[in-house]
Amino acid sequence: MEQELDNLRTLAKEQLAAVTNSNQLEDFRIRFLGRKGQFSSIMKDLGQVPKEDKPRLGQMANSVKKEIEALYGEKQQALAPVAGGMVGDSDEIDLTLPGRRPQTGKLHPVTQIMNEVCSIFESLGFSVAEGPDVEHDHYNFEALNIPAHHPARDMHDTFYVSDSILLRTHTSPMQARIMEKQQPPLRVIAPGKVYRCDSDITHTPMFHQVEGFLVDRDVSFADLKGVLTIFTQKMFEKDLDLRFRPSFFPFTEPSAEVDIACVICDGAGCRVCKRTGWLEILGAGMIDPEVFKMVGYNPEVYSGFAFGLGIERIAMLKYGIDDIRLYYENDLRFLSQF
Ligand code: 2NL
Repeated sequence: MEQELDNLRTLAKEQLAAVTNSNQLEDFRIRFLGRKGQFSSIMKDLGQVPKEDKPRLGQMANSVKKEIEALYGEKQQALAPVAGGMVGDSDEIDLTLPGRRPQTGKLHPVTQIMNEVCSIFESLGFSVAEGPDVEHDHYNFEALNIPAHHPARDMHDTFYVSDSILLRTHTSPMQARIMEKQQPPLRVIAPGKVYRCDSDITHTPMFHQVEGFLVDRDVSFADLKGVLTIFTQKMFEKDLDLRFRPSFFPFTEPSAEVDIACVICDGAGCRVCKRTGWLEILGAGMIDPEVFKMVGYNPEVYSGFAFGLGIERIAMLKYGIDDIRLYYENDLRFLSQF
């Protein structure tokens, strides 16, 4: 009996060492540890041994069984990654299963439009300047001809950090910084995030703008019209009509709100343009001489134009989206369409 148990242990060790996959391991389990396996048949013989030998042989049988079980457990662990299909044996991997396609990321639609707007203006000779989101009241308002208590401040729904520090409400503070440091001729756009305390289907508290300006001798409103016509036609890939409506901005005079013929109905009138045939896409004007004086330019020598446009709005018009909040809910079913 002792000899039999010893032989069984040696045999089990040898055979287990030769096991290389989980099918073989299962065979091994049935042959050695199963109900009709070799170990069970030895245990049956234990009934026939003399009474005085029983405790000793019983103990020995138990320890041999435990040993084989432990080795079996180790082998099972060692083979686990193979069963998962990572290594080795082709009978463990179902080659007919479809592959898993890795998800590819893409740029957010707002970023895509932002890049497009910037590259159109770059093709017209504008350079790109970026500045801080947290600004001094001076650059956001004062230098742009919006002094304290000016009614235009109310329109901006400003987030204040302190009395004199705020989240910029437009990107033109950057333009003021540039004009302070550099002399004309200048052609610059400033893209970036802006912040206003406002939220509904057409407003989010953070949105993106591109503002631009051009300063030189003898710049006229016709130059502004020319630049904006080229921009809108490239942006919407169409020979669009433009319409300039008189408006007011503290930093430009004269000022205009600029409409394009509705890209959905070509001006015939539809739900998107509210039956007017026109879509407002930007604000613009000739830079106010007061702004020039503030940055130290002589308004008798220089003139210039400036404009500002909202990126989310352009993206909504280009893609026919009616709720601006969709851009910021991070639902990939929405975002992956662009
Ligand atoms: C709008 C109107 C505008 C500017 C922004 C600007 C002004 C100066 C220098 C540089 Cl003085 N940039 N920006 C000028 C006119 C209009 O925006 O409705 N934007 C969405």
